[in-house]
Amino acid sequence: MGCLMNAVSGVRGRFITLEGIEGAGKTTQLAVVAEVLQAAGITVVTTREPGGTPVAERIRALLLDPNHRGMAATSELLLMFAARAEHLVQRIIPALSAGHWVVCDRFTDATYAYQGGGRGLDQRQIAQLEALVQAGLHPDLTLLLDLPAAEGIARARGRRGEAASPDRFEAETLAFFERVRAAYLGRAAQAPARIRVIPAAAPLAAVSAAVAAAVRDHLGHTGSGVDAAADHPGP
Ligand code: T5A
Repeated sequence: MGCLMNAVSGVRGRFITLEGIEGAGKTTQLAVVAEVLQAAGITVVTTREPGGTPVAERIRALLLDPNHRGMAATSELLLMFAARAEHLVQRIIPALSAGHWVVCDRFTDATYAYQGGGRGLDQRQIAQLEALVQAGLHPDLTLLLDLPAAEGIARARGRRGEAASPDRFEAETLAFFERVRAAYLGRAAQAPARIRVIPAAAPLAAVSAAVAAAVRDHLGHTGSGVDAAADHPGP
């Protein structure tokens, strides 16, 4: 634990996360975020949760496997944080410590939304695990891509193809995803400075423009635009 605290205190890069329900466009918009940062001369590491390291990707496979539909909600929560602990130690913290910016497809807001909002687990228990695993490290900016649950599910289904079977989360009910969306919006209301809500039902070009504007705005606020790229040098 002491080691993780020390590692976190050496962090110099910035940490940006993308959040939203299934099919909101996170994976698509991750590329837009990376492009804006790279154009400002910043070295970017893109990654995802659950996953991002060999061990965490194996945990992801367990979590998404539709054969594990009966998994206990608490097991699911602990697996999410086990994958996150591995991801932080092996990948995120080393990258941030090297001065790179990390852009991650989902992080702990997803745990509050899915395991808290969706599964109904106690938010205080999630907060305890968050404190244990993250040792005070939190995203600097979170882009919440928001759209009605039914629309997100339809998009995810379209991308997957009607014939392919859904993963363990995609197989959840519309009511589940509506709770997830509400939990995300609740978190955004509590942390408006960090979480920027981007309306994601709009056409792709409009969503991409809003995402790019939010990232440029963040660069402006942190003084990390083109001129400040030297503060965040690559290797
Ligand atoms: N999970 C994760 C938890 O329960 N707790 C946690 O703590 C964490 C970290 C895996 C699952 O894990 C759960 C949540 C998830 O169920 P995932 O791999 O991120 O997480 O899974 P998905 O959210 O299912 O990823 P998707 O790929 O479905 O969604 P995306 O990335 O939001 O959407 P994307 O970019 O792939 O786009 C989907 C489709 O929509 C189109 C795209 O072209 C694509 O076909 N699209 C648009 N179409 C029209 N207009 C737009 N504006 C569009 N934007 C994208």
